[in-house]
Amino acid sequence: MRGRVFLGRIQSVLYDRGRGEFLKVFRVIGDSEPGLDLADGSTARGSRRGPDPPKPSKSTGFRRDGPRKVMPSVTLLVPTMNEIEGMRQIMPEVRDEWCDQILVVDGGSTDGTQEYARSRGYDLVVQQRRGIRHAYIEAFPHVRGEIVVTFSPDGNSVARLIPDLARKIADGYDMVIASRYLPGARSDDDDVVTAFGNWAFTKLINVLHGGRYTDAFVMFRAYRTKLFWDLELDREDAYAPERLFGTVIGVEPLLSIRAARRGLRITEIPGDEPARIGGERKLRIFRWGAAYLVQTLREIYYWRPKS
Ligand SMILES: Nc1nc2c(ncn2[C@@H]2O[C@H](COP(=O)(O)OP(=O)(O)OP(=O)(O)O)[C@@H](O)[C@H]2O)c(=O)[nH]1
Ligand SMILES: [Mg+2]
Repeated sequence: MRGRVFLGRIQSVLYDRGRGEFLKVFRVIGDSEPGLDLADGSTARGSRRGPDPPKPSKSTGFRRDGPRKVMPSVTLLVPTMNEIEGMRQIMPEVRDEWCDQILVVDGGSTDGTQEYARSRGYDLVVQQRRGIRHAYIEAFPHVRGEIVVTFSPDGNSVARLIPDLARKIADGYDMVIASRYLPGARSDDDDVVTAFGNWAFTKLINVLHGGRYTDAFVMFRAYRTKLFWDLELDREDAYAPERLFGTVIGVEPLLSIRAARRGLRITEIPGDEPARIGGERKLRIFRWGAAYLVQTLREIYYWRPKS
C-alpha cells in the first residue's frame, strides 16, 4: 500500500473490486491522542462512543433495536479535508445510538482533523487518490452498515436528521435525500450561482432521467450501501467526462441519475443547509458544472439499468 499512513491496528483485510487489490482496514484506537480537547469540553482519553452497538445478526444482517423494532445497521460516512472547526462543533451532535459505525475518510488534512477523528474512536481511512469521488471509492469497501448516510461535517448537514433519514430506508426506501429545496427547508450556504446550478441540474436530471427530485446534488442523504456497487459508482469510466475539464467530480449527481433510471424507491425530506463552519470551500463551480453537464447528457446513452 504505497504511501499508506498507518493510524491504528489492523481490523480486517478487504478486497477492493474497483482497484483489484487487497486493502487493510484500520480500527483507530480511541485513546491515542492524550490531552486533545474536544468541543464539548470532554477530553480525548477513551472513546466517547461507549460500548459497541449491537452487531447485525448473521441471518438477516439487521440489528434488533428494542423488543420489536428491527433496524438495519447504519454507517455515517464523513468525508473531510481540513475541517477541524466543523468537526469539533458538529460531530459531538451525532448521538452514539444513531449509527453503528462512523467512518471518516480524509483527503490528507493537516489541521488536526485526522487526530480528532482518532481521538473520538472513529474508523478512519486516509485516501490515496485526490478528489472527493476517490474518497468514496476508497471508503466504501470499509462501510459495514447496510445503510450509509453521507454527511458533511463542515456545518452543511444537520445531525439531528440522521435518524429520520435512516428510518425511511428501514421503511423500505432505497434512497432518502435531505433536500435543501423542499418547502420547510432552506440553504444558508448557497450563493446565487450554486442555487441556480443546483436548481438547473436537478431539473435536467428529472427531465432526462425520469427523476422527481427537488435536490439531486446534496451530499446529505441515506441509501442502501449496496447501491454503490449495483449502480456501478465505483467504476472509473462513469466519470470520464471529468478528464475533459481537468478535475475530479463527486458521486451524488451520478447516484441520483442512476437511481432514477433504475426506478428505485426514492424520497426526500426537508433538510436545512446551514452555512459552512470554518475551513475552505472545495467546490470548483465551473469545472464541476461543465463536467456534470457532460456526464448528465452522456448517461442518456451510456448506462443501461439492469432489469
Ligand atoms: N476526503 C475528502 N473530503 C473532501 C474532499 N473534497 C471535499 N471534501 C469534504 O467533503 C465535505 C463536503 O464538502 P462539500 O460540502 O461538498 O464542499 P464544500 O467545499 O463545503 O462546498 P459547498 O458546501 O458546496 O460550498 C467536506 O467535509 C469537505 O472537506 C476530498 O477530496 N476528499
Ligand atoms: Mg460544504
